[in-house]
Amino acid sequence: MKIDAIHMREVNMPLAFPFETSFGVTTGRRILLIEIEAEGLSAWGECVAGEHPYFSDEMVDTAWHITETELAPRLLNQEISGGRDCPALFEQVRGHRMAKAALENAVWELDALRQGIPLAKLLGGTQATIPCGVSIGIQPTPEKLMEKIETEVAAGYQRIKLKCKPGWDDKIFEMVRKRWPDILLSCDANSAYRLGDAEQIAAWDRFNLLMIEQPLWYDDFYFHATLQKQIQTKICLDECIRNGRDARAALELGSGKIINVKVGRVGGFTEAIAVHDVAQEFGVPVWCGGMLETGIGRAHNIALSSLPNFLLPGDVSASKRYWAQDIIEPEVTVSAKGEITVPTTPGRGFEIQRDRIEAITVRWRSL
Ligand code: OSB
Ligand code: MG
Repeated sequence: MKIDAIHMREVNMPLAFPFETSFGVTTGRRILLIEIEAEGLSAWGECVAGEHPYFSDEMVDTAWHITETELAPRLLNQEISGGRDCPALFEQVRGHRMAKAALENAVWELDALRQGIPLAKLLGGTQATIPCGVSIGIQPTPEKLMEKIETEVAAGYQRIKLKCKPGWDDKIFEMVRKRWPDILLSCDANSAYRLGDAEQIAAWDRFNLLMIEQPLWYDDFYFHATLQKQIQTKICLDECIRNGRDARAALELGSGKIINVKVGRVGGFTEAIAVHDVAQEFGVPVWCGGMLETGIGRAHNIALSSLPNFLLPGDVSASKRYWAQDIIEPEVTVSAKGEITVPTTPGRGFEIQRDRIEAITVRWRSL
């Protein structure tokens, strides 16, 4: 296929609820969306770079710049066979994986459309439904957190993940476990701890957490191995895994026992599949992380989550937990059993709501 046009847009969407992590509060999203055209078809990609370079070194403005000046020109007018050709096209540009992923994922989506098959199938998906969990941000009060958990457990979500940081940890876990001794519970520190906290973290073993996500430095998986040796609870790696090679090195080192796969963090579906495959080889389960995506990124996460080694509930949840109005139709819904059905129609399996996107677009550029 030849890529005939690439359209960039930034949309601004207020979040239905503020989301607080150890690095700050998000109340609304600025999101770079990509639309590509080829063979008379149109497909979309979502860039998961945040408003600030706090989760990773990328942010929406760097992604915009790199896409416009470096990445889109390398893809435009190229004759390619599919998304797997993108990493080589972008290879000269170091880093900027979230920007690369938005373009590559749009190519995968277009390829699925032109073959008339679901994106999930093109990626190698085998599961018809995916188990869903939720990520619950740091709340203004412990009472508010308890209310949130109550709501999500009642909605059927299969795993509750609590964002944590020093001061919002032991006491909170204690409270939650007292009320819900048996739910599948995990925590995500987003790098808020250091090796000096190992003793404190080891004491969390008593809470029977499914995992502790990225407790130490965002760019480290060496010292995570040191920590993993001192605790029973499994470490799950998020921020530090940039590609399949990192995954292999981390698993050889024993840095963690679970991996969170985020397609944006690793640069696109090709590398996300590579991480999935490495983990599978090590007998390590993966799950699909979330980055407060709109329906476009969410649909892509659903397709990815259908691969066979996605064995734990992911952070892929219903549109209404994030948005008053999503930009796809129908919006993503979760069953009372806490599952999302993987679409079986060609491409992403959800329609783009163009009028809605037009209404919230604040800048655009066509190449
Ligand atoms: O670490 O998983 C993370 C959101 C923004 C940045 C980092 C993370 C998150 C989440 C949100 O946990 C998960 C979701 O989209 O529901
Ligand atoms: Mg995380």
